[in-house]
Amino acid sequence: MTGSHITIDPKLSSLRSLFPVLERQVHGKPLVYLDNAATTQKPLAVIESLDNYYRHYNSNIHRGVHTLSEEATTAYEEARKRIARFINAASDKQTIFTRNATEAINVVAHSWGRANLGPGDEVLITEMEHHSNIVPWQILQEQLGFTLRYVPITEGGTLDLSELETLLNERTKLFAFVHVSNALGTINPAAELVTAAHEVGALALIDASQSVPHMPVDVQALDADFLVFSGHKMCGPTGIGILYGKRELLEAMPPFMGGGDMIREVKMSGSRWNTLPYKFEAGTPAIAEGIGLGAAVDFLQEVGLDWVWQHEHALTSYAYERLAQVEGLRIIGPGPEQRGGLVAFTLGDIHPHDLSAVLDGDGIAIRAGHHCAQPIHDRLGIVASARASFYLYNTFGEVDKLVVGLEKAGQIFAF
Ligand code: C6P
Repeated sequence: MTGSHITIDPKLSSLRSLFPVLERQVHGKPLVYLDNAATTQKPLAVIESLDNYYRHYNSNIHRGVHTLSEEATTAYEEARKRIARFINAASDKQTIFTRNATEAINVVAHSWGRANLGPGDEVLITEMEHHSNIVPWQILQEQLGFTLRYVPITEGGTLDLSELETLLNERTKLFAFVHVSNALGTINPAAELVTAAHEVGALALIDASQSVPHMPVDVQALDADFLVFSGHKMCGPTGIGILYGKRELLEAMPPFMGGGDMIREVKMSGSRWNTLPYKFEAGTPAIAEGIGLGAAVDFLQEVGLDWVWQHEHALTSYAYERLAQVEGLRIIGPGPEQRGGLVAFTLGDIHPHDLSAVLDGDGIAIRAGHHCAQPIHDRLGIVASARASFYLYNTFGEVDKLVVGLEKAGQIFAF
């Protein structure tokens, strides 16, 4: 099967026309953007929502009693409500705006973690975490003296759950795991892992950075205690992300950062905190970006997350099959049935940076390196990998171009 045998879905071609950057050329070739796990492109609806805010009602929020401030406050809070509905949060008070997924995990670590973890306690993560779900716990571990444990992975790049019953025990206070791995593509059985955590009385934090943009995610169905994601990986602007938390947990947690907006009252003798979600949103927030993330969510809902998921699954299966035929190419991670919309690989002994540079010459953007997931690369005995990651606007023809580019790289470096 090659791209030329596949009819282009009319929905796909009209969707592509909504992303201005997809019209550009790189080194004289049409851009083939396959670095969507790093960040996605933005549709006109999002670009225009930012432009509209700055042109027509730029103002600080929750402060002014003038028209512009009221308009900005309404737009920001309406966006929050739509984002809460998008993940099926019971209330918009439970969706806290952060800068990104990384900051959201750090809020949990430094607020909930400091209040609840100490010597004798355990935090369980996995070998396939992004650094943002490893390093905050390592920093805290040094200060608080709890034990950090890792669920290992199998040779096939899935979680090895055979020891889970031992790893999760009465000392475990939190199980924090990635829903879809950015390095392996593996989709983890999130609901099952949350249930296992709850059975030993631990909380569960889901890093949904690579799932919320690509598939329907329902925080209540998952029974997640905390769930985090970034706006820029789902057609939204950079500088905005979400921390979802169960209400009783968020209510009980102390603030992470102090400053304006997160307080109810400040006296020289002390302060009282604002209600949720503002208790965790100190200082002037990323207003345009919050509104822009609301526009991104509207856009994704219009496209339909089920369609996005099916389209990416078809693309990934096709890419898996075609890439496997490239001489010397080794795909990392599980087969297409257990994988989200990305494929990471090595090609002979060509350094992934060299591969990426050759592909860039043909206008093809992939990511090369350790993808902020060094432990997984150590575990697999490689220093780096190349990664093609897909989104709703990618085509089968683009996968074909990737394969041609890789074959060309193979010839250039003649390993
Ligand atoms: N992964 C990638 O190219 P931030 O940087 O906070 O928006 O997202 C962090 C993050 C957390 N978890 C997972 C699973 C992720 O994939 C990422 C970001 C990008 O794979 C940039 S390193």
